[in-house]
Amino acid sequence: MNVPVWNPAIEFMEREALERVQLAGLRKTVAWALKTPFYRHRLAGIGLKHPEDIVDLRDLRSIPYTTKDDLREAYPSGLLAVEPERTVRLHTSSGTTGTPTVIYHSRQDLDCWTELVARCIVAAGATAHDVFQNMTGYGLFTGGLGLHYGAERVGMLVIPASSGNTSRQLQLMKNFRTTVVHATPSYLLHLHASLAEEGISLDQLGLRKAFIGAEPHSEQTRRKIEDLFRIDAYNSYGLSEMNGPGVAFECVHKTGLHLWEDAFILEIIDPRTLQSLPEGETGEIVMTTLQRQATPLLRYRTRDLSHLVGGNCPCGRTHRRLARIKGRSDDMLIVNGVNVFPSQIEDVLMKVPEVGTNYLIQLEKRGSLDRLVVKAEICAKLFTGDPRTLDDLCERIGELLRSAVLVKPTVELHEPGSLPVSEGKAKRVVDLRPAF
Ligand code: DLL
Repeated sequence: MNVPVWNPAIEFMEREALERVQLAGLRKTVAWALKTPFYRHRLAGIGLKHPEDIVDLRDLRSIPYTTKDDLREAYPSGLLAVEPERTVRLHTSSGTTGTPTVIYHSRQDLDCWTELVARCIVAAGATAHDVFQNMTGYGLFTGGLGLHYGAERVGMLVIPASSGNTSRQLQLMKNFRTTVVHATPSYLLHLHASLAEEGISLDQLGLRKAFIGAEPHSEQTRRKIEDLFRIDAYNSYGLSEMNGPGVAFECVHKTGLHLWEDAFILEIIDPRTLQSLPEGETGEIVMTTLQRQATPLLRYRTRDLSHLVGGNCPCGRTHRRLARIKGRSDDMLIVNGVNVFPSQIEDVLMKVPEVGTNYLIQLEKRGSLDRLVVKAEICAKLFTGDPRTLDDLCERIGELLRSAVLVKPTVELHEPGSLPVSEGKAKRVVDLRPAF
């Protein structure tokens, strides 16, 4: 079978050669890491002072894990490994509370990222003949710019539509005969539901493929998207800490997500014992960057849960495959593709003087989109006064939350003592979205 491929020399590389590439990349990464205040200190703790101390890939195991909290502590420049003038872009985490994380990129880093995304796009069967509409946010979120540069490199005609404005998205798709889209799965389902409203039929569109990612979704959701649009949909996994999209992607065979092992060392660990797990066992994905100069990361704990798929993919690529992401081992919520920590919501609520101590975060599905409902208890006397005061307060809290977590919530105000109080550890989050 004729397999579409961007970089055959790397994508079909024999395991042994790939491991040599990884070892060289790991040494470089340690050299870059040693230039950062954060890792100089961290690696001194295990006596690692020179990149040559790494003689074998197994030496990675002696390096401590890096966590999101480490990234927060190192903010804004404790993990910067190059001179500031060599950086050309940064992306920060979507949360805009007091504790963001930042990843810097040098020109070479952007080039490597673009190459990885180009590989993904081609592996999923898209070509320079395609018209590509990118429906994910451009900005600090990595989905927009990440896919954009990769698609341009492949030579596609790129429509940088960014997220939202469904009516315009459909008009663009119709007028320019878009053949490939990139979106969160929930947004694509929403887009389909809006077709009739806009008076557009599938036959007026030329869509043939979708790249879907940035949020957990089931095989059923993928099939639904495929059936509704009569297209092929490919799962795309990535995270800002590892550039963004372009980490792992399904090829045309859809047998799991090929993770580019010349760019990342992949480990799956038990999140409780922190021990490495064998193929097939579900655990937390841990990754080490091998190409990134400006912000090298060693053994980064992603908190995402998955397992390694055994056997070979019919496409012949040698890079191992991850199974669909099953969930997360921490409390991060993903609402329509946006990462939200419950603590961000609590921070906002607790700064509003009218709000009492009890609150509840509820996640629901409305149609295909997630809905974030924030219920807060407020002072009793506010319920006896002018009802407009309540409306104003609702509006104000909604606006504060929106600017903090980048998702517009529905705010409900409740009388003191009316929300459930749990014994022991408070249960602040109720997720009513259907499980996979
Ligand atoms: O979501 C990068 C991305 C953009 C990936 C576009 C794919 C497409 P962050 O905002 O840092 O980056 O969020 C990363 O989203 O740790 C996972 O929990 C979740 N996630 C990303 N892709 C998938 C996926 C981007 N395909 C966090 N399936 C990750 C399930 C996903 N979860």
